[in-house]
Amino acid sequence: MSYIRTNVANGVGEIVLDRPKALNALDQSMVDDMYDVLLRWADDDDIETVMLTSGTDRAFCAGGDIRAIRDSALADDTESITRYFSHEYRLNQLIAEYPKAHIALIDGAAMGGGLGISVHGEIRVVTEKAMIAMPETAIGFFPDIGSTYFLPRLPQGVGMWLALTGARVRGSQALSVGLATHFVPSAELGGVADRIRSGAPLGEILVPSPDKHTDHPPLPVEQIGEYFSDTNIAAIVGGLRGAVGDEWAAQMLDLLGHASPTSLWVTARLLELGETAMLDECLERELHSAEKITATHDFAEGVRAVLVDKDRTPAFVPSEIDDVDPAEVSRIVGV
Ligand code: QUE
Repeated sequence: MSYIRTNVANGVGEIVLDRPKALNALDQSMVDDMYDVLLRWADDDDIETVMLTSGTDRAFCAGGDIRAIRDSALADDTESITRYFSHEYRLNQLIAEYPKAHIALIDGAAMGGGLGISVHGEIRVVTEKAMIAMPETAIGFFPDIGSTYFLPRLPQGVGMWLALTGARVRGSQALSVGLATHFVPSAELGGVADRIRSGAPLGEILVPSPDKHTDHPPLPVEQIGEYFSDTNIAAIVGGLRGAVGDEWAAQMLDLLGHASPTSLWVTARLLELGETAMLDECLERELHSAEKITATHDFAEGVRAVLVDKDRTPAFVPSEIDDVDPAEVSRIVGV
């Protein structure tokens, strides 16, 4: 029993994510199977293009198998945790360096690990049903999968905003900031996938269509830039708190109030460091941070509250942004 399916025809290798009950959350076997297939296809002269799709219309990929990681952490099974993250990040790096066209078709939720197997690739097609987010601060983790490399490279403040608040962006919004490269209406995506499978030239299938992607309002880039162009959490929160009467700022404070305060500090520091680092350095630092943070109270508690018991009331320690110990942040980040 495998959670990915593959097809090869007309020079196109397709990987179908097929774990619908977990919204295609990536477990160890999926990470390893995808890595093996992609490595094999990289040297296969019969394959010119790799296409990544979902076998369910419920989601593209909800993230990593974070419940299993929590179980390993509670059992002190650090080996399994290191194996999972090191193999996942190795897959992200392979996709970033892939010698052939790599196309992800995103027609539903893509969070965390789901972005790691798409955003590093050359082409990311989204629809109005795409829902993109990095929600890890809510579970006492941090945005990983090489996002500490690509988030700081998004327009002014957008990466920090996504990383800290876990805000969800839709297809056209993802396109506008560069997370996606193409927009196709959901109703037309099946036809586009079939044309890619037929081996037709990508340039003829994926043509920019600036007027088609007006499905959702533009992102409030001005406010994002105003409040999130900083790497210091205290400064960002101070700015939002000082914005009396700004409804958007109040909403952002509410989102930040659901996050682990320690995760917020760790996230801001990792994005700051990622700004001037290469992808491989970012992934290495993320691996260190993942090993450390999964052993903390906030991770076990955050996953419990959001994914296990689903009461959505995690008891994070400390509970206040101002009470996070900088030494603890340094210990997790490793710098
Ligand atoms: C943060 C996360 C994840 C998340 C929610 C967060 C994550 C993840 C899932 C998820 C959701 C539904 C499923 C599932 C997993 O949710 O990584 O198996 O059915 O995988 O706030 O990082």
